[in-house]
Amino acid sequence: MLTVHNPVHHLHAGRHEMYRGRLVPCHEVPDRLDHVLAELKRRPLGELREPGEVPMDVLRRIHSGRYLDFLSRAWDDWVALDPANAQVDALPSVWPVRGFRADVLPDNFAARMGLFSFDAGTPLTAGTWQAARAGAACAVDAAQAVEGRTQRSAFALTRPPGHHAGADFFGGYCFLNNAALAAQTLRDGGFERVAVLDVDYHHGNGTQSIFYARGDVLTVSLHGDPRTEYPFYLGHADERGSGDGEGANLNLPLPRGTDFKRWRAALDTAREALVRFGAQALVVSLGVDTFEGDPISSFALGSADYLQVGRDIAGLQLPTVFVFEGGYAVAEVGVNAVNVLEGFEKGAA
Ligand code: OKP
Ligand code: ZN
Repeated sequence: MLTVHNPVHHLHAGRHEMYRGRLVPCHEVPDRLDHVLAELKRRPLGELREPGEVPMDVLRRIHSGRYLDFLSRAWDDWVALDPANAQVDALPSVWPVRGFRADVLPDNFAARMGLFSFDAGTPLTAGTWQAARAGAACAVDAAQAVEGRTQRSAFALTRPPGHHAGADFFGGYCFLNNAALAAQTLRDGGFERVAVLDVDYHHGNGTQSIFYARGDVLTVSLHGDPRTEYPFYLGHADERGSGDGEGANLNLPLPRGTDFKRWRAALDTAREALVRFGAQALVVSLGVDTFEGDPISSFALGSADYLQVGRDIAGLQLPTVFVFEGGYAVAEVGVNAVNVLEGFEKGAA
């Protein structure tokens, strides 16, 4: 399996996220990716390379021009407010909820931050745009390798993650939706029906919303029940898609404490949906924050279970692009993620 890894991911290094009224150290740290890369070097699965540049036009297939303009200039705008801001992460603090207008772009920077985001846990830093753009390039390159049939499967190893980012908003540590960009690349390359399977602990609200009204991309997510788990306001079982996308979204919310037996039964349901949909290619949002030792999540998968997850996904026998998402037990994140990929390779052999 080809791995395309983000060589500038460390340029996005948030200091703090807002949690219970305090600024606490970020969980989404550069070390995470370094552990996965180190594990891939210990247990090589194939070629490792860096991405090329992703054209802005490709990003505009998924994200709005207005959002990309904001994101690409946000750090400079932040520092222009006050040179001292260069030492501080930018976090939003005001949002246009129901009844406010989102069509008028504010001049005020804080107001623009809020317009294009949904939480205060996602710091924007000096290198966020560069890191996120190179990450998107990883996803697009990985998808192109699979779409061009030079690879049966590929892994986009990048951070910040992507599945919470929508067409025009950041949040949940995510800025550009790497999985959505991979799925769109597979579509543009000629696969008529593409599926995104999101196995991260958290509901992939961004991916769901991007494809919600589309019938050509099936989105399926297994996740902690949003009644108690982040991102709270989306991810319920009754969200089935709209318009042309009616029936092309499936949410499988699971309670806190879910173990592998129960989780795997939900994965079976997800696999059946993919088969029924007639998916010709697959994108996996690969979060391993379902791990029993994850500091911000509450499922109970063990490291060895991830080998079986990979084998189960391989059973679909689809051209597959894995995109790295969450997983915050830093010491184990490499073993867990690579276990999925190794299980997939063995299952596909
Ligand atoms: C991103 B991904 C923890 C609060 C939760 C947001 C979690 C984003 C997870 N103190 N903050 O899906 O792994
Ligand atoms: Zn997650």
